[in-house]
Amino acid sequence: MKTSEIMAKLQAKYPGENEYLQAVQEVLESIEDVYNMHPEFEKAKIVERMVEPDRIFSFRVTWVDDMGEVQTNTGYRIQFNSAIGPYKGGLRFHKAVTPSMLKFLGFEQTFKNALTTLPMGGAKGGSDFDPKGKSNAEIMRFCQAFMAELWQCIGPDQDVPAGDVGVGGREIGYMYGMYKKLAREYNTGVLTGKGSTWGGSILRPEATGFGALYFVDHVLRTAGKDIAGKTIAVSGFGNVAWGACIKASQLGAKVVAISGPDGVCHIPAGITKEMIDYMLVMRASNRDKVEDMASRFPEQAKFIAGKKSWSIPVDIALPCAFQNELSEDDAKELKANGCWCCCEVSNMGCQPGAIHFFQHNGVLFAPGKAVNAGGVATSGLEMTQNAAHISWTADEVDSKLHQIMQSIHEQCVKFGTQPDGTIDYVKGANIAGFMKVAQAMLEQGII
Ligand code: 2IT
Repeated sequence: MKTSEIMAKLQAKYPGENEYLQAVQEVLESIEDVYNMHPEFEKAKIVERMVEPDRIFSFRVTWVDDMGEVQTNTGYRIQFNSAIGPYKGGLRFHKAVTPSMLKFLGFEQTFKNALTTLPMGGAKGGSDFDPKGKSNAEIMRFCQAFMAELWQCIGPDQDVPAGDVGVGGREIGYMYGMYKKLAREYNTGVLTGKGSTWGGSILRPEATGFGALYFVDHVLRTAGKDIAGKTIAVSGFGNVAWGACIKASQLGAKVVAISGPDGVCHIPAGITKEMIDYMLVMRASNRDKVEDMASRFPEQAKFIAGKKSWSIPVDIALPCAFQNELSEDDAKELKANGCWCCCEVSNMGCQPGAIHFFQHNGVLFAPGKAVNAGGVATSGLEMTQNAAHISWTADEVDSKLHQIMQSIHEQCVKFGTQPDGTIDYVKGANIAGFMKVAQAMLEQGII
């Protein structure tokens, strides 16, 4: 069956699962040519099998809030593909979480993990729990109730969750505590993103942002440019944006915008170390307001309500928050203001119209599954350290992360270089990931 027919069938079968269908569509468009060149893939129905998760767990999570009221949420774990290793991927706690969102993320994770060069399959999970405004005690009770169901689905050689939007070191700590109590297993390798004194890898919190900037650096060098002195707009102020701000500043670039659901903070002179540290305080407060940065640093940062980071003139745009956060109109505004590079750090951060506009208007573009893979790659390094009962130094982890991002860039160049010499990073990443997973599935037979 042609990839376009497979897509039409999925649209009919899963109407309304928009994020999932969008993610699949992008990959199928990219791989169409190579798929047609491999009849053995078609015969084994590789694509039909690859777009369906291996299994989906869905469960009720009931907990008691600080007022003594009973609250109920829905929890999920989607084990998407295990062709190249145990299931691996984050947990997202956000009020908008649906099976469609987690299916898109699990699908993306499968290809991303294949790009890392480490043996990890793809998974994703989470809940429609909204951390906004919750107390620390409420977060703990929710994490414990969530793990009371999840623990039966996971294991160090089976499925290894980590953080994503709404899940950081604190949440991983509460979940790991509950896992130990229920499973009576003390292998720290069951979760990644742990605290550094109990099995967590040094640099895992920074890794997504650091890896992204290493990738951006490669994109720019390959295009004959230098990151030093360039202006950057980042969106969000969570873990990913935080790591990106640190590394961008270290590489001599200037981050002039961060944002939140309430608006954007314009920082004309560039973000400082004190401001980057304050992002952690803002995240821990669960207020979800970027205005707090301007209130704390009124001289340096100006808050503009209701605006996105894409309204600020910059050289480079780095979406670091949520899927589809950058629209075609945003892409046009960025370009009109002089932007010439956009690298997705969030998963599927750009809408299809935005990607199309960038690619046809000379704006360098790279997709999230390549750019942000340093996060899960460092989770893979955490698993290795846990399995070997050792811990590497920051320099050791950083140099491995660097090598992995370089290899991902090389894979994009190998599979994405076009006849005119330009590099299509979307095609490159999708084809490289697809070939690896498809080959492994083929070799493992019809299962
Ligand atoms: O989207 C992602 O790659 C993550 N949230 C990190 C997953 C992981 O297992 O570290």
